[in-house]
Amino acid sequence: MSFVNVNLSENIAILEINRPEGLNALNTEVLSDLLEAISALHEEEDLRALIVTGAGEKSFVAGADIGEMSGLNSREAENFGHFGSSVFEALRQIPCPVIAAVNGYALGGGFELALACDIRLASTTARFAFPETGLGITPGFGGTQRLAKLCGTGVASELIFTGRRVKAEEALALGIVNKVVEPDQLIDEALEMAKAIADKAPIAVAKAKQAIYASEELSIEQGLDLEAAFFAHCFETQDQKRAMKAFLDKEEFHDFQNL
Ligand code: DAK
Repeated sequence: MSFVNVNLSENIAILEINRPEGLNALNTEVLSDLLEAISALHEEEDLRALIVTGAGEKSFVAGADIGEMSGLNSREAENFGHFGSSVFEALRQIPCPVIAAVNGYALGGGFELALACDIRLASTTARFAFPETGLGITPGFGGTQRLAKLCGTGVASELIFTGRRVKAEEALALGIVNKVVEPDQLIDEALEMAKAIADKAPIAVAKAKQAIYASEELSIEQGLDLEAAFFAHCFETQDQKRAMKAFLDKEEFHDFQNL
């Protein structure tokens, strides 16, 4: 039995962390299954959107597994950390947009998993927090970096130093999530967004994603050069030619081929 379910249909995949009895906490087995699932998704040539969620009604992911972490010595902790980081990095490298559908607790490593996605939708039951400092550790799967980039150092500092739990509506106000919906609407909303993305030119979407993240590292001049190069690249694609021709012919166009 795998701790990760993947359902792929019409270029959209739903990846579900499936350990509900432990509130989907990330132990080595869950992380291994997650890496295997993400590696398989990397091989899907025409994957256009990925939704990440947690099994059960209570929790997205309640963090790294405290039971497993508690017995580690410092060398084992380093290995666990490197392994977990490689899994999150593999997710970050997925070329298509990744949507987190946060269906309950997103704590510690679970909050970081949501932050490693491009877009976050939350159910009204979502709760975000970094309990790490209360456990004598720092966030280790990118939380200090990604929350500070997303919301600024003031918000990141408060939430990481205090471990305060944030409800979905506050997460929306802070810019942590894009939208809050009722729990029974969460997957439908995520699918609707995924379908809207999948309906666009995949090469253009993937290049736009790459350019958006490059903005975190490049000067504005370098970023504009990169954007111009990606823009030029689109003019080598069949999708650009066919979509613009359809516009000029006054035809609806939804037939992007990823070519
Ligand atoms: N680890 C292990 N088990 C967990 C867990 C977790 N994080 N969260 C929940 N569970 C388990 C509970 O132990 C319980 O198991 P049983 O007792 O039934 O066997 C089951 O899930 C149900 O949980 P509760 O009975 O506690 O349910 P409640 O509704 O009463 O409470 C709760 C729900 C989410 C408020 C509570 O379970 C809770 O506070 N959980 C711990 C949340 C937490 O502190 N998470 C952050 C972990 S620290 C690093 C990389 C990553 C990290 C650090 C470093 N490096 C690269 C260096 C990440 C660290 C973390 O995520």
